[in-house]
Amino acid sequence: MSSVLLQIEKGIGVITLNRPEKLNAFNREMALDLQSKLDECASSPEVRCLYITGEGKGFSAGQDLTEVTGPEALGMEQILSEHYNPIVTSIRNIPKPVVAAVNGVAAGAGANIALCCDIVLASQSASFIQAFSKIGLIPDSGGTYFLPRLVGWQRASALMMLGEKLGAPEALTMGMIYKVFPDTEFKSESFKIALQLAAMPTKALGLTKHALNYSFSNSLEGQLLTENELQQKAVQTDDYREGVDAFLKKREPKFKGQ
Ligand code: T3D
Repeated sequence: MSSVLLQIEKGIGVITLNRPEKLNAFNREMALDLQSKLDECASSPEVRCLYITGEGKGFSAGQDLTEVTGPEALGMEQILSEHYNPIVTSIRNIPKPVVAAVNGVAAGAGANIALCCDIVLASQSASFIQAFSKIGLIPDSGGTYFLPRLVGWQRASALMMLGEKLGAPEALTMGMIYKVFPDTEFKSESFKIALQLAAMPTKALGLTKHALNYSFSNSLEGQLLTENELQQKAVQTDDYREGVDAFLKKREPKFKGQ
């Protein structure tokens, strides 16, 4: 059985991290597998939204710590430059919405991969841990970039230094994630959001994501120019024409992602 599963259904690329006996901790195989599944979703015209979740009771416990010791151990440089950095870069660059459906504990790189997604949803019993400080590491996988932007400097700093487990409801209150659903309804409710995204104007969502990628590093002038440039692309899509036509005719739009 593959360590990452991909199923394409109803316009959604459902990616399932699949090492449940290890709380979906990342070994090299799983990290490379996730990259190839992300690439497949990026290039498939059938996929208009990605939905990443974990098999079993966890989302991901981060780096598989059994792989970092012993004579065969992978070096940190290799782990970051070949595993996590390409995953985070890919999630940010795929011009389609990526939903993290955090079904259980998300720790270390597992937490930060979730937090780099466009919309983070969690089940009531899910939790987030910046586990790095507990083993003498600094947060990686984009954690020092995304977390302060999501929750502010002070909270990010405390979460990273103390390495405390944060329950999904508290993560929601902090603005770290978008929504929390009861455990029993989590799969269906989180999937509904993915379905909604998959039926939307995909190109415009991809361009929105592109604009957001620059929003914290650009000046106002720079960002206005970026918006102008990207809006010129949005306006040329079939979905834009469909959206306006549907509005004027008072009917529901049928977006095709083109
Ligand atoms: O060199 C590098 O490390 C570079 C990479 C950096 C990126 C990182 O992600 S660093 C951070 C790595 N992750 C962690 O430090 C988290 C370690 N795990 C935990 O702290 C806890 O397992 C959790 C808080 C995530 C969950 O706790 P709990 O009580 O729900 O579950 P558990 O019993 O601890 O774990 C269940 C099993 O999964 C257990 O195996 P067993 O005893 O049943 O055979 C446990 O050993 C295994 N497991 C959990 N996390 C990992 C893991 N095995 C390998 N690596 C893990 N990260």
